[in-house]
Amino acid sequence: MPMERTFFFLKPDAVIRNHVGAKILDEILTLGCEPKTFLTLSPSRHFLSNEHYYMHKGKPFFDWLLDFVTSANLIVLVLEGKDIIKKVRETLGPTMVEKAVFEDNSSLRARYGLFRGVNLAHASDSSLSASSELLTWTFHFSLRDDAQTREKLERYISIHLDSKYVDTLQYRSLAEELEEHPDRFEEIKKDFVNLLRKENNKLENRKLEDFAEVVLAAI
Ligand code: 3AN
Repeated sequence: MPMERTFFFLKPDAVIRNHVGAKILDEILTLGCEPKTFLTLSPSRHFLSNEHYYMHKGKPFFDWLLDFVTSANLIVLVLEGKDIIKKVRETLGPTMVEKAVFEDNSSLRARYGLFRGVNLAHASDSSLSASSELLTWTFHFSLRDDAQTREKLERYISIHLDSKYVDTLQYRSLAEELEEHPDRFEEIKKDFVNLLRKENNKLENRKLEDFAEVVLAAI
């Protein structure tokens, strides 16, 4: 199996939930890959819509997906390793969180994904998509191999792994409550923000509220 590269990013849910993001990156590193690039980006809606997610245009979840992926920063990684595309996809588990819980309980999405498409991370799903994603993102954001990447990544992990963790089941039970009582949206959103606040004591309240509004709209 030759060396290959994959394109990966932590989505807003994993970036806001500090501990969760660090845990994911820590597990990804155990797959035996070399991180080549590590940086925080906030791509525009235009870029995501026309370049990264163009294949989902017209699908019912498209606008929501753009709202979600632009609701906070992304942490972008280029990873190199043997069979790394498949290994990362398998570690993440199925796209939809409920499916991940049902089919692969030990996957990251089953353990930490919130619900529906609020699923922690993106990873290229084939060598074809890896090449095309690496090309577009490299072009738009001038990505380049950085010899300090492993060090930066390990620093991020060690800082954020110490952050408080709120059991993912607590968020899921709020989602269930919302499913049963859509009229209680505002009250449930407040409880949701309170959970997020325990996991992230830096981000301004307005940002947490906007994020909660977007992810709860998936219910
Ligand atoms: P993956 O991220 O596993 O490669 P894609 O590329 O099919 O999945 O979908 C891109 C993103 O769109 C997913 N990560 C997820 O956040 C969202 N998504 C996909 N399918 C749905 C759906 N049926 N309903 C809501 N969101 C979805």
